[in-house]
Amino acid sequence: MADPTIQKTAQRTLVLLKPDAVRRGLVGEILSRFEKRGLTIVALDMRTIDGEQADKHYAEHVERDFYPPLRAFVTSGPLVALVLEGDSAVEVVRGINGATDGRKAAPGTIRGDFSLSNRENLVHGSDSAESAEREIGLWFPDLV
Ligand code: IDP
Ligand code: MG
Repeated sequence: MADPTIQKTAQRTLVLLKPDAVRRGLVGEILSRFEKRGLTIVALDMRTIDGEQADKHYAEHVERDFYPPLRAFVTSGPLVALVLEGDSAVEVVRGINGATDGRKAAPGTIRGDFSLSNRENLVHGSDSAESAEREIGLWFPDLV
C-alpha cells in the first residue's frame, strides 16, 4: 500500500549543470551523485541560453557587481537543465552542491570536490520551495 507520508514530503527543485560542467565532462559524475542519493530526474534538457533567459533566472542578482561576468559565463556554451524530485529535494540538492564558493565548499560536495571558483561552480540548485516553483516554470513551462 502506498505510504501517504512519502507523497506529502516529495518536492521538486530546479538544477543546472552550468557550462563549466559540460565543458569539463562532469555531467555524468554530477548526475550520478544526485541519482545515487535517491533523487529522481523528472525532466532533463541540454540547451544554450541567451542573456534574456539568464536575466530571468538570476533576477535577484542582475544589479550585482558579479552579474555581468556571471551572465557571460552562463551563456557561454551548452548547459544541462533538470528537475529533480524527492524528499526535501531543495535542501538536499543544496547540500550535495556545497557552498557557493568552491574554495570554501566542503569536500564531498560537488563544488568542494571539483571547483576552485566562486563563479564557475558547476551547479545551480533552487534556494527555496518558492524559487523552485518559479524556476521550474521558467525552464520547463510544460511541467507546471
Ligand atoms: P548559489 O548558486 O550558491 O545559490 P548565489 O549567491 O545565488 O549562489 O549566486 C548565484 C551564482 O552567482 C553563483 O552560483 C555563482 O556562479 C555566482 N556568484 C555568486 N557570488 C559571486 C561572486 O562573489 N563572484 C562571482 N560570482 C559569484
Ligand atoms: Mg542562488
